[in-house]
Amino acid sequence: IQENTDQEVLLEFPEEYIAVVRINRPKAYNALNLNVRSLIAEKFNELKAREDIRAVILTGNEKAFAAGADLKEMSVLSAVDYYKAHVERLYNAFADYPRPVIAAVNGFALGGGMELAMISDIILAGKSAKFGQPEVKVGVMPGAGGSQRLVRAVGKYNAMRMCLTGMMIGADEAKDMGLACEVLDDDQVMVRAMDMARELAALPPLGLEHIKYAILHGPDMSLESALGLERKSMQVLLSSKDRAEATAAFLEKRSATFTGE
Ligand code: CO8
Repeated sequence: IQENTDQEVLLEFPEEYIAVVRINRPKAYNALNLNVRSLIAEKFNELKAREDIRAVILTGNEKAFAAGADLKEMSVLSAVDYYKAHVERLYNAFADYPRPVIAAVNGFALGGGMELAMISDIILAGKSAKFGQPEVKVGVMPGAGGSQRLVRAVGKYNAMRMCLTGMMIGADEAKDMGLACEVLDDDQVMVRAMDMARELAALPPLGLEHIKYAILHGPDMSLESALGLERKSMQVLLSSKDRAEATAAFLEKRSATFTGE
């Protein structure tokens, strides 16, 4: 197992309201060892306690968002070691984060890396980004939502094609199938992610949280229940101070300032 350090995932605050979680193992193409997964969970748990953060960008470096599970580490971990690590708890710490997360993807987003991108809410991809679920090629299958989030995002046939063959697809194909939202020049991915994070940060935080929750959880309910969830969320928002501020700002022809209340 490679030496682990607390610098393998960085938490940065480039501007008011915005956080960047950066996977930082450049020598291993940001492969996800247990340390990196634990640090990602730790950073998102830290962010959950930060009311002032309204949008998060998850990113890697120019060559890799993350090239999947650390195969060197996996080769020395037993199935029981892996079970005891409870990787699902680490992913859940990120999946439960209530505010918007933008995945800014350059380079490889493979296996667990693609799964991390799919836990995010919006995927921005550089032209040279490559997505794939190659687990089948190392004798396993996606284990952190790869088969399930993918089929919900892109439908049966595209999910089957990717998970069964383990093939990699480029950014344009990822966009065509509805995985990536936007394809940008590689050096513009973080620029666009920051612009989008600023747009999100200027919106009512409670509204963002309720929309994210309804879009994530509604599709697994009956339509009637999901419509009820949506309606109740809307009713909660009606009584928020930010709703009153937004309406007043519109009527007074000024820009609104939101507090998250
Ligand atoms: N794990 C560990 N190290 C990695 C990984 C990885 N996933 N990916 C890249 N690296 C390391 C390489 O070992 C190499 O290190 P070194 O220089 O010390 O040898 C360095 O990063 C650069 O890699 P390459 O020389 O291979 O660079 P290329 O540009 O030729 O290729 C690729 C880049 C295409 C990303 C290639 O490295 C690759 O295919 N990586 C593996 C991708 C993969 O299969 N990921 C795992 C997916 S499976 C998963 O995520 C969950 C299930 C895991 C269960 C495993 C049970 C055995």
